[in-house]
Amino acid sequence: MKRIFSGIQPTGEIHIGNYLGAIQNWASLIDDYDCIYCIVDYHAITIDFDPGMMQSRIMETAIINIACGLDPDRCSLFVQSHVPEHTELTWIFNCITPIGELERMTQFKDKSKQHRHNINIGLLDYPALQAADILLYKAHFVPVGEDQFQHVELTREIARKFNRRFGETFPEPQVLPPDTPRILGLDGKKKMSKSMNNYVGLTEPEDEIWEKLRTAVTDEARKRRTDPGNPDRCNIFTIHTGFKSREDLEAIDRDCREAAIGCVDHKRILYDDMMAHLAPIRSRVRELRENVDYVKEALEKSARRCREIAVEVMDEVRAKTGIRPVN
Ligand code: AQP
Repeated sequence: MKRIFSGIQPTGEIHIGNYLGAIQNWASLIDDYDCIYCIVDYHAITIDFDPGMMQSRIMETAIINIACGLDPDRCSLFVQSHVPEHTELTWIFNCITPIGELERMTQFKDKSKQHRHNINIGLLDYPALQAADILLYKAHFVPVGEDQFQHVELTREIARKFNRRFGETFPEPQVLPPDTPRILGLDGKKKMSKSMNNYVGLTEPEDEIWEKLRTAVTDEARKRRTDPGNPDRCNIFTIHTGFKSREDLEAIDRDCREAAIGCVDHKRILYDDMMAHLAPIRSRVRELRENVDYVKEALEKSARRCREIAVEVMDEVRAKTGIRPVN
């Protein structure tokens, strides 16, 4: 079986952008690939964080991912820091990655603006750690949202550099893109993000979800209820495509363009479709929150399995780079 690797940061509430852009896709792959999914806590500390919240966020991230379909019996789901080889391989990659390559990453530029007071080396080095995450398992495919494509391209570049310098070791992993495009936040402008207050969380109370949707930005050119709308410019419509097929949305598309429905009418339909889709996930989350030992054991079991792979690959890397004598 070909291997897949992807990760998610325990930086806050998992939102519908994470779900539509990544987790839903991950769940659909678990029977066809050897899937390794990782809660990347070392990535999460590259921005401001509260140490007292870290463990509960890791646990909540695990619970939501399992509830979304990452069945621990059919895929690996573990915590990055439980396999120390991730940071060890990062150091080796640091020594073959030009600083300029990291400085031109869009995410680094965006996050540097967002966290002006804390532009640390880890934030710059984020893609090298991500490359180590993926290559430590010699993964063939990386299912990620569009915002991460540039980092996977850099991972391929790092793999090529390593292979050229030290001999063929790593495959060049390819992106497995999701069906849904990048989901914008409720402001309709920036990417929906955990660390910006512009998201709809998967497990938020129903009334709060409705309130967020009710006040979300739509097609800004549509000033009055009687103006025709343009779904191509409407973030609510894009989010809706994550929960219903384009064919099923044809009537809404037409009614919106003809001003037969208003934005709030459309938001109500989206709310109903979204809540129906999320209901089984939300119910499973409630069950898993009552069964934390099961989740912890699943994380530990996966970490043991992943560590076995990681130790072997690191051994090969140490030998090829001359860090340990070749047997
Ligand atoms: N808005 C989005 N639309 C589509 N996909 C998204 N992803 C994140 N936001 C969107 C995908 O979710 C996966 C996990 O993301 P992450 O937690 O590792 O980091 P991120 O991309 O930085 O997500 P956030 O929510 O924006 O977190 P913060 O605010 O902490 O930085 C990735 O595959 C990503 O593509």
